[in-house]
Amino acid sequence: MTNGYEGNFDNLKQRCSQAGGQLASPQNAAENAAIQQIVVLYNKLVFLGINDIQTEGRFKYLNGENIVYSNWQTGEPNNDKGIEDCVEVYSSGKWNDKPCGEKRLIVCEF
Ligand code: GN1
Ligand code: CA
Repeated sequence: MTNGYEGNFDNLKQRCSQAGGQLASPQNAAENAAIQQIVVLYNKLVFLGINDIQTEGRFKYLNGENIVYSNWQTGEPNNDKGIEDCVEVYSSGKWNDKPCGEKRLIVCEF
C-alpha cells in the first residue's frame, strides 16, 4: 500500500519499517503488477526494496538475499554515471536503476 509519501530510499525504508512492514519487494509478475497499478494511479514512480549497494550489479532484497524476479527495462540496469544502486518502477511496470537519493513514492508491503 501507499500513503502518498515521497522520499529518498532511506526515508522510504524507514517509513515502511516504522509502520511494521517493508518497502515493496515484488517476487513475481503478479506482485509487480500490483505495484505498477499504484504507479499509474498516483502518476508517480516508486522505489522498490531492492538495491545493489553492497556489490555493484548484484541486486538484493533488504534481507540481503539475491533477487528471484526482475522486470528490467531494456538496457537496464546501466548504473548510469556509476551511481545507480536503487530500483524505480515505471508506469509500464518495467524497472530502472536510479540514484538512491532521488525522491520516489512509497509502497510498503505487510
Ligand atoms: C537516465 O538521463 P540519462 O539518459 O543519462 C537515468 C538512467 C536511465 C536512463 C534511461 C540520473 O539517464 O537511470 O537508465 O535515463 N539517469 C538518471 O534512458 O536519471
Ligand atoms: Ca538506470
